[in-house]
Amino acid sequence: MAEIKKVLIANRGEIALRIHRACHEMGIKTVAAHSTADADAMHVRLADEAVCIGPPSATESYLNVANIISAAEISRADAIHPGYGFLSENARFAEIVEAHGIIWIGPKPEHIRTMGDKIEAKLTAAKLGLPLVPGSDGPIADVAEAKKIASEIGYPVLIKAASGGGGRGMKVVPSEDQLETLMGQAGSEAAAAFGDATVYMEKYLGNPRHIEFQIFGDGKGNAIHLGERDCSLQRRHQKVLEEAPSPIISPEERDRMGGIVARAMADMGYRGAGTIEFLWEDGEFYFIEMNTRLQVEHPITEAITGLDLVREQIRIAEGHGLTLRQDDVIFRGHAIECRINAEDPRTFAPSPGTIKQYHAPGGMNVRVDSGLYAGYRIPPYYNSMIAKLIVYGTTRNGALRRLRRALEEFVVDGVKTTIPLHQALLDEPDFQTGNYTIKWLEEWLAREIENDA
Ligand code: MV4
Repeated sequence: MAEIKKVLIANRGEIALRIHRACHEMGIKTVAAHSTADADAMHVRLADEAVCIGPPSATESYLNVANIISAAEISRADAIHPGYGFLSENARFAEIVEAHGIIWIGPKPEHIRTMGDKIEAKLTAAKLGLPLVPGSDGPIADVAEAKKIASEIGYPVLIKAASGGGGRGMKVVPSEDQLETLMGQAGSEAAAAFGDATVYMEKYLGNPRHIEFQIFGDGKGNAIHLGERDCSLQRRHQKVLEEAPSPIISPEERDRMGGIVARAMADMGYRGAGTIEFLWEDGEFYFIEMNTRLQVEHPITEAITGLDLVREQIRIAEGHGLTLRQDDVIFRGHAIECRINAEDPRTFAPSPGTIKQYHAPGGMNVRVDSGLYAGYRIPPYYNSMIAKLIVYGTTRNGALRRLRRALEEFVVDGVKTTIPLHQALLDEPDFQTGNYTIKWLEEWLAREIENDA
């Protein structure tokens, strides 16, 4: 059992602040490892120490392994929290951290590596008893093999990159005559984007929902699930709004699927926080990927379970067991998160700049995770998410009413934001009833543009 006294936060923005807050509530000191562009960030101001790890470009700072390790050694941090994105799912980085005698607040490197390879991830998931989308059992070697598998599972099929993620390098193949061409394209796009041309095949699900289960493992054969999140509202593979629980999953279904997922994670000896992603169609779950990190949308799970997920991660990294057993996890109420980006709400063009006025909503069951303040200059070098608004209500309708009220209160002046987009979304009957799939948001946005013209 190792006691963590000082954590180096190898990230920026709202998640760096989120990690800092959990640390200080646990009596743990923080070191903000930041780029020159983030010297004025809120989490840097609040951290006990700050170390500059490089220039604005992420490759030279937040992805700079040598500088981050040096910062941890100089500041005598005994652990590193990677947040999400950047180095959070880099197995080699996790190994290097551990090789330096620094505690890695994250999963075992071998599990990060396995789940980073989408084919390995599927083979592992299958062995652990998770339901998969019908498809190739591994890489597809040539067009002949592809044709054989596709005729077995039936068209349309989807070609995916083994090293992919975020939808890059995916091709829908409607019929056999287009298989050769599209498979070739998928392979070259994958090679260009990931340096790996390996592709695999799945049955194409036409209109699913994206439902993901939050899990925690202690690394010693115990694991629990914290229910699901519905993340179907996405634009260009970027989540826009997430909710927990999913409007279409019953408590019985949650217990059943959650039980399968938790058992799988226990069996693999998983350590730390993880998310198992499924596509859901016509009452069936199909595993697609696993994320071996804390996710942006974790606060909605915190809201319905009352657990602090970052605290849980830190305790696991220290070698403590899980705070709760499955029977002690109680799901209560409904939570919704809006991702607020500094973007034009119609074109989604980034809108960096200086915040002139800032007022965050508050009141009962309203949470804002953001490093914004009046006078802050949003740097143009990183992603455009500037705040997360999380509301909780006893019922879904109650959460929707609270969300409307909180969005009305939110003032962010000086840059364009996606707040008006969320307000428009709240007026949509399909959203109000929870009647949406992964295609709904983009189709709605296309209709909105039509109506404007
Ligand atoms: C799919 C699919 C349909 N059928 N797999 C997109 C990113 C990657 N994580 C998996 N993705 C998809 N895989 C099969 N067999 C549709 C998508 C997909 C998607 C999934 C989740 C959320 C939004 C999406 C938007 C477009 C496509």
